[in-house]
Amino acid sequence: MKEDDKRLNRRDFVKFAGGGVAVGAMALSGWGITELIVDEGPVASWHKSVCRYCGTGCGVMVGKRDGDVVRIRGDVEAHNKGVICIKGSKLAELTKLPNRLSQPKIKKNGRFVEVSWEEAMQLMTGKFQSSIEENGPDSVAFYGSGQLYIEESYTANKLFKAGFGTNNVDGNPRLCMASAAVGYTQTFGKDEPPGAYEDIDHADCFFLIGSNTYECHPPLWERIMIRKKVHPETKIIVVDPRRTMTARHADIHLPVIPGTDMLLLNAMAYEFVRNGWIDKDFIRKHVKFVDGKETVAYEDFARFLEDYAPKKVADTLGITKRQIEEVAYLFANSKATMSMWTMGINQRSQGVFLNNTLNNLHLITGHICRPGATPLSLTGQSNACGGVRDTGSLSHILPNGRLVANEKHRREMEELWNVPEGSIAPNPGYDAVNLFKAMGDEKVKAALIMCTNPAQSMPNLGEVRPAMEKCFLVVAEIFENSETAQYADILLPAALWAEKEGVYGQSERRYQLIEKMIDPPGEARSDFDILVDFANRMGYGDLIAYKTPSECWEEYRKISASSYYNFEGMTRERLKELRGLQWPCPTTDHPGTVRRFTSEDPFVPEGKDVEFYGKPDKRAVVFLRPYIPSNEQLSEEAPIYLTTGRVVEQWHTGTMTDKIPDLREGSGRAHFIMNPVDAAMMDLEDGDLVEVTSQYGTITGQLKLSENETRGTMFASFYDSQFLVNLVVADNYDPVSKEPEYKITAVSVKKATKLEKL
Ligand SMILES: Nc1nc2c(c(=O)[nH]1)N[C@H]1C(S)=C(S)[C@@H](COP(=O)(O)OP(=O)(O)OC[C@H]3O[C@@H](n4cnc5c(=O)[nH]c(N)nc54)[C@H](O)[C@@H]3O)O[C@H]1N2
Ligand SMILES: Nc1nc2c(c(=O)[nH]1)N[C@H]1C(S)=C(S)[C@@H](COP(=O)(O)OP(=O)(O)OC[C@H]3O[C@@H](n4cnc5c(=O)[nH]c(N)nc54)[C@H](O)[C@@H]3O)O[C@H]1N2
Ligand code: SF4
Ligand SMILES: [Mo]
Repeated sequence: MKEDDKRLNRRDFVKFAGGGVAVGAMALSGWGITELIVDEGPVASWHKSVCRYCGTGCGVMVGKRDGDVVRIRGDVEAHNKGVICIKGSKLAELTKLPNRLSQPKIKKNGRFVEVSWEEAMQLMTGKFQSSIEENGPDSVAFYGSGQLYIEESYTANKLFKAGFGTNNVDGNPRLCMASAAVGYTQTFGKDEPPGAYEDIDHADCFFLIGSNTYECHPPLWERIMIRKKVHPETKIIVVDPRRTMTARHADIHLPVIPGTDMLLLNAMAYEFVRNGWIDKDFIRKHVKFVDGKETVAYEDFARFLEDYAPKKVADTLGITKRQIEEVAYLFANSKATMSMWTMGINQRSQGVFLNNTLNNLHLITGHICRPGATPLSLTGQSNACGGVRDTGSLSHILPNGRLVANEKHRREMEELWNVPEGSIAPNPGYDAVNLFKAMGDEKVKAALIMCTNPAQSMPNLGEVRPAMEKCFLVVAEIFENSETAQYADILLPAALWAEKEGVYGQSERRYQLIEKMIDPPGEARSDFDILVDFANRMGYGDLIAYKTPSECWEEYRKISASSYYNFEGMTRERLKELRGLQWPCPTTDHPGTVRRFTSEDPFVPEGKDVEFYGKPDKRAVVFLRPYIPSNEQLSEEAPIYLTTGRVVEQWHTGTMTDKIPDLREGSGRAHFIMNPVDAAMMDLEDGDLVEVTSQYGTITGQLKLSENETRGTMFASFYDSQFLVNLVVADNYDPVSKEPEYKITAVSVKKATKLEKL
């Protein structure tokens, strides 16, 4: 049996064995990624919540009994219509995992000792104060997460930027969504997508590029499958170097060589132009062409595309001219085409250009601002959109679409936050990769890390981990044994998901409230409470005057009213009652906006069907973006591309999922997967221990073989702390979004004799 087939069988087993639940609806997509749990079991009461993990943002119902979370099921009232994936279905087990951190700890002589909150917070405050006094505000930093609640990221951002006066606020969305955020901002003038999941129910062509939707956004994949089932003429196109489960279910799979997609997207545009598959009326009314600096004519765009004729680029892409032409035809000539993409596009040194170019394809064909026709970047983490992009909690942005580098935007925020002019520094802070470099250079001397595990998730760990040792680190964690916790000087015990309250905002601008349902263990506190306490101790009690997430929401909701993100109409009461609301949502009677920039959007003037109001001239931009090859090129020494990503059962660094037996068994230990022909040419066999080396580092792991890996590319996932693949992964990044290119590292592979100690 092939490796992947074995995995699927195990998953089926997991599904049926899991917690004795009955499966109410068989999934269309084969292995039952989705479960409608109908067995009420021992549940005493059901409560509305949101899954903790991914950007799909599934509504879940939490079953409680005797003060414990005992069951989880999908909420049929929510956008996911009751469908959840295997990780979501195990949330009850998450709340019962051992090794929870329940008391603050301080590292003394290399060992952690338990201390009181008072002692931990005093030490933390002292370190931050002395660092700021001696070395200025840019010597401290916050490194946060797209899994913190909106109120938490908002508070950290406000405290550091408006209080301390440093823009050193960044987080893991930099590793994930930064390219999409910059892409939207450049194209439409504002971040966040025009369309929504509902468009899946109207599209008749899906263009999925660099997204393993089947494993990473299963309920959305299920929704695509339902669309296809009801309308069998619907076409699914998947562009991915690997024959993923998503690719295997597609009508057309283009296994492009990693790093070459820009050639494909421009070649598709070439075909649109050559064949006249463009929407001239839409272009005339709503679009302009820009070559990176200047506005240019449509003819310049057409001329630019000539270098990308399918016959010129097919070989470099590793596919045929005919395949490109076919995909271009289907994309342009459908009734409604919907593109979805994730890390295969964002985690690329051309991530922003790729995002621009994907938006281009929709703008020139008019496949936008209509039901089913839209570009929709799928979000990684549960709250990367609401919590980090929308609150402006990255080092170059400010709340609700404002930029640090823009003086007017800084002034607006200073007024809204009621701080003196000049409080917000004009220079963007460090982005993730450079933040850890700055720790290594001892420029950043004290940092607070919350809800993320960079000692495992950052690229080029061989450089990042020693750098972390040089910085005074305060780490707020739920577990005492995460890789990052080991580097902490102070460990703060954090409350998890259902142990605290806050708002999550997922991919489609939908904000949903999570209410507190159970108490955290021991003395653990919510990240929100930790931040408010820290602000007070640092002397910013006036700035962070609110005391509860709900009061914080009141402030932020009102602040949003002065922006195009306006969600003033989303009161806490409405969020409690409803299954989330999509912004813009300016008034308490507003139903929320499914499709932005269309007549249903409150910012589009009456009588207009479409307006790209994010741009001063109301025109979205089609960019002329050239292909620039990755720094990582294959050579005799490094003949294979290592690409990294996810498997359905595991969440990121595995701290939460790898401890749950069904999930751990489902995925197995992390390993390398390679095509059998590549392996044979290197004299390697299934099950061999191999040493994989890049110019960044070496790791040893087990090799498994699968026909589903394309020749020349091998895959590994990063959930296993005993298999730190990021020691090998390159830290090249996009020059504008600064998002690292996790997807492309040139490596050599040879048989290893023994497992290297990590
Ligand atoms: N099960 C699970 N689901 C998750 C997560 C998780 O940890 N586990 N995490 C969430 C988060 S934060 C994120 S960011 C998303 C990520 O969701 P995805 O981006 O869908 O997942 P990845 O596995 O990172 O990468 C997607 C695909 O990109 C392909 N790829 C690699 N290089 C290239 C290239 O050059 N071109 C193209 N076109 N494709 C390429 C890979 O082969 C891979 O199949 O998933 C979210 N959902
Ligand atoms: N090789 C490779 N590496 C990658 C990627 C890739 O595709 N390939 N993808 C990148 C991407 S897109 C992402 S988003 C990152 C994700 O990388 P990380 O954010 O580092 O990974 P997580 O495992 O999600 O880390 C969350 C941490 O927070 C802890 N935690 C959970 N809940 C709470 C809470 O409520 N409060 C606090 N304080 N802590 C909590 C968890 O135990 C865990 O240690 O990984 C990146 N790294
Ligand atoms: S798809 Fe994402 S949000 Fe939905 S249940 Fe799975 S992990 Fe949770
Ligand atoms: Mo992500």
